[in-house]
Amino acid sequence: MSTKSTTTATADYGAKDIQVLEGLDPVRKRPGMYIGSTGLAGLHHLIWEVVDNSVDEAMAGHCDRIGVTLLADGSCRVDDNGRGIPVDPYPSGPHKGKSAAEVVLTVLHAGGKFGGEGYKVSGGLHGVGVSVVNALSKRVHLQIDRGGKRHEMEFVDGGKPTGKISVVGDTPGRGRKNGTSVTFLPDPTIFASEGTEFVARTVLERLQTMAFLNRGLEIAFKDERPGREQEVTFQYKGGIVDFVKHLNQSKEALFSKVAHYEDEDEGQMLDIALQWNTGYHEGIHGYANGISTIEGGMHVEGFKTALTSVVNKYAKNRGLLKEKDDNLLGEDIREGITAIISVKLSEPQFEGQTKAKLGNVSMRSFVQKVTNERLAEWLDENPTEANKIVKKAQAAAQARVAAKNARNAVRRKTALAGAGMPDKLKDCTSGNPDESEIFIVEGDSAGGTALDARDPRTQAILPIRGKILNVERARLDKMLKNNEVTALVTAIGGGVGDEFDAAKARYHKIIILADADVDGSHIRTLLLTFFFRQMRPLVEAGYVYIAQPPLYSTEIGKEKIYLKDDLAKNRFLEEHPNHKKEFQRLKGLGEMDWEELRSTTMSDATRTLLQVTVEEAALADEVMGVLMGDDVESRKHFIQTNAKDVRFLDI
Ligand code: 0RA
Repeated sequence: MSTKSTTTATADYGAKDIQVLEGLDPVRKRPGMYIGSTGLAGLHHLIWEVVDNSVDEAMAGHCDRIGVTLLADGSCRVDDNGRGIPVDPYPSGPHKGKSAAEVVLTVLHAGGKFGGEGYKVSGGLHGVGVSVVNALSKRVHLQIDRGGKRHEMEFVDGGKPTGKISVVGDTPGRGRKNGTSVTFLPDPTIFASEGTEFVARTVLERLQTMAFLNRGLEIAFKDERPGREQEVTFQYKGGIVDFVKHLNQSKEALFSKVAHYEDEDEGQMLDIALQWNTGYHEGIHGYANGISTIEGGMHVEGFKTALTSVVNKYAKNRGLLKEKDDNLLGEDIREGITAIISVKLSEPQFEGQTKAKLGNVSMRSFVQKVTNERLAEWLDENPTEANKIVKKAQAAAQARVAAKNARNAVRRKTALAGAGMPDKLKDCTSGNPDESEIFIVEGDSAGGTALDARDPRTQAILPIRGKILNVERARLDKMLKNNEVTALVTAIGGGVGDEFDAAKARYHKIIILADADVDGSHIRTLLLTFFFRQMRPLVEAGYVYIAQPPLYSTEIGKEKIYLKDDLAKNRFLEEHPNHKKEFQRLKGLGEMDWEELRSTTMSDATRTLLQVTVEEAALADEVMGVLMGDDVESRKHFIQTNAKDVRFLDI
């Protein structure tokens, strides 16, 4: 810390200095207050906290390279080529005699960052600083290259210095490079629940995002843990423009240009990039001080408001939209958008359920104002692209109206014909959704067997034929023209799309019953994708299941035995070491008679069902996107990289 801040500390000695006297104890008493949790998320938060300090140094223009290394002994090192934390001792005040570096590592800096000028922006969810990392570590090694000298200091057991900071020699190499390196070993007694093992994937993802958000900054990751060695370096000359291109890589861009603008005003900064793809989904990603704001917030609101207004104004001015026409809706304009809204501000307020929503109201007007000006300019300068955006929004608006009409038609049909159920549905007699189940069965012949096997009081059967349509590429209105889809929607009974209401579902178990082969796997993925996109509350409520028909059969004497999967087969072999009979691999549901299907797969008393989680449905959706989307390269890449993964093998 500079001499300047030393004077300040003396001048307003007060409440914040009382914390100094308490040291780091509060952090060890209530770690969750400082790092969110003591699980894996909290463990990784230690890394983010240290990296954020180096990123701040980079943002102030003093550093262009950050290294993050996972060492063999379980510790993590973060180093940078910044100015180095100041090492000179405080001449007076509460920290008299201590080096600035020692203070940085042992004093709780509630809220803000420790620096003086150039440290206006504080990163980190809690913005608590590196002293918290020290408090929660078994050991911290600090190395500072500054003023031509290399300095070192060590802390143990939650931040206790083992001595004063000392000069260990000259900085190596010529050119007197400066920099800071912090190596910490997380305290296993703090992270007892989920352990102290860092997850490379988690670290890589975060570092890549940081590299995208800080244009030009080189972030080098190295895993030195035995058996997991790898090195990855991220550096993006285009910053968030590269981020947008990266996100649109597996999609078909509507045009190749990426709109980009930056601005700064009274300590607030924004950096925004956007592009559209030919898909139908809205991908607006907000960040505040490098933190992902998945719940959105003021920056995203300001952007959306301005985007809607700018595109409508452009369309009206150019006569693409007539005076008498209705305005394009925000959701129509945002269809297929990929945008990064990265803002920086000195006192971010994180709100919402998961503290991932930016609450600072001033950010809304700032982003809105700048977007109104700069995006309007961009559209004027890029009429070809602007026209495509308007055309796409108009198509989206038409599709929205068509989808609504189609939805209403389906609903009317349901209301008019009383039950109005599709012919193919063999409904159950119970009217109580709690005890009612619907089996969605692939193929008519398997449907017949299932019909014989069911309990007609509580089990309904809906056979669907072969492939329904590709839900990834079809809009809702087109989907609702497909008989298999309307039958599904009508049978389930809660509507479809945005208006889907799980409380109106006629069954509380929607069970997908498909073969264990390639076609079965495909139809399962299609159905999960459909549920995920068009009936998500159904998945969230835990109403969607996958039936588990057995994979193997064998015989003991005259008795036929069914085994669910390889695990069950191996267990069986352990229990029956003398079993000599062959195992049949059951290819299709059609190979079982109704009694077999009932006992192995359908009867509540003997079956096992797999409940589908939102994560699994999302995964199916992602798989579908890659497999069915337009980008052949991504599809090839996906199949190659996941070829070993059994989950994807049969798709
Ligand atoms: C306070 C003042 C100065 C630098 C830093 C802190 C600093 C902190 C960290 C943490 C990780 N890397 C860092 N690099 C620098 C600037 C002092 C000066 O004027 O030289």
